[in-house]
Amino acid sequence: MSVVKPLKKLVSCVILDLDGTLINTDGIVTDILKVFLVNYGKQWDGREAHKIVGKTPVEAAAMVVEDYDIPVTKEEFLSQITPMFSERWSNIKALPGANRLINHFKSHGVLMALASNSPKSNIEKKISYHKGWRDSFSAIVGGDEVTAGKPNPEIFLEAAKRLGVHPSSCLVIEDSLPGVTAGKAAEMDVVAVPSLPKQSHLCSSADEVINSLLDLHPEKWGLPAFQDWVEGTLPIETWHIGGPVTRGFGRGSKVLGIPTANLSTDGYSDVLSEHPSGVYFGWAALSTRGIYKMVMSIGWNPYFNNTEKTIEPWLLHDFNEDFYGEELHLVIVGYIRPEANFPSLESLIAKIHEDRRIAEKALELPIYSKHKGDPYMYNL
Ligand code: ADP
Ligand code: RBF
Ligand code: MG
Repeated sequence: MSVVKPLKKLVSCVILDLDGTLINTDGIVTDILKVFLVNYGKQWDGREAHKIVGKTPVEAAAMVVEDYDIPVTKEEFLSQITPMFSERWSNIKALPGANRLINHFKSHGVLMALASNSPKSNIEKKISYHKGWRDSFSAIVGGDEVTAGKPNPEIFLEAAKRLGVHPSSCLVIEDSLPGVTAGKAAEMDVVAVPSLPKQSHLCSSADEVINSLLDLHPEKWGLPAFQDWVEGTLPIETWHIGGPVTRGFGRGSKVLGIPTANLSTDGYSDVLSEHPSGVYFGWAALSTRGIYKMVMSIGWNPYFNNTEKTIEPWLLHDFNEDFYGEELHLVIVGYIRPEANFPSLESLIAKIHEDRRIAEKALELPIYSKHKGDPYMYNL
């Protein structure tokens, strides 16, 4: 996924989109529309999400009213759902890597602006719940401050103007097609971080498409590199997942020679959607056996083009039997790389073995080995 076109310009400033890029608003949009449409006897169809991502509120409203044939005007619709959104703002989570990115650029004196299609007052309200964000942005441009929202370039050109720089000095980071289009129309370099899965069309317009903010490499754009990668791994805030080992796709051992102890994803849909797909590692505890090093993928396994997001943990130990039904607890401590597709099964297998070596070595480092003692490892 991470392909950079040649002949990049070097930039000095960063312009960020907010919804779906820095904060996780997509889940909220889905939740609210689901509830709202029921009032009109309609059922939310997940595919709509692709149509409204990155649109201005009025455009998104118009689209829903028309597609679902709701007997209200787009303005009425908007005034009915706006309070439902405002109620949720205090609770919108920062996307993985958002705080890290903001702190990094701020501490290196890289100017940042926010440029969003939502009204300025809504942007201010939403970011007020995230510590240190307001002061990190030298400019904030809302959709109500320009004559046309994204995909028109005006928002980005205005942001550059307020930063006091030429548009060509700006790197835009965006999750949606209207935003990417606007950034390119402003003649800026654009990194796309799609907030919805399988958005390959973004690839053709953006200068680079990355899977999550964890995969941004600012040095590719002439900006200061992150300093927190250690031996090919990125420490993350630890998180847990566990349950009885279930049957998976039945191909780990057979097709790859790499068994993965699958967990049921029921009850974990929030946890799963919160974490970007990719290859992670950490510690695994099995109720009757002990604690082991573990490397895993989360996602759709592009090589097999799965339709479901799953967790595939490979315990780095030779067992001489299966352990279906046993209780497995995982503590995830670090990130290695995004999921990828491969030209052959052999190259996928080789890459997973490389992941294994990276994880095995990294888990000896104190920053990772200390989590072997996490209470969650002993609580099963
Ligand atoms: P499935 O499709 O059911 O997940 P796999 O071929 O991936 O089948 O094999 C996974 C199963 O193999 C696990 O559920 C577990 O019972 C067993 N197993 C044996 N060794 C390991 C290991 N080192 N890591 C993970 N699972 C293992
Ligand atoms: N599948 C992919 O399609 N792409 C990957 O990049 C990928 N990386 C993996 C990394 C690790 C450490 C593990 C354990 C699995 C990975 N897989 C990947 C998933 C593999 O395809 C999966 O285990 C099988 O599909 C099992 O059903
Ligand atoms: Mg498996």
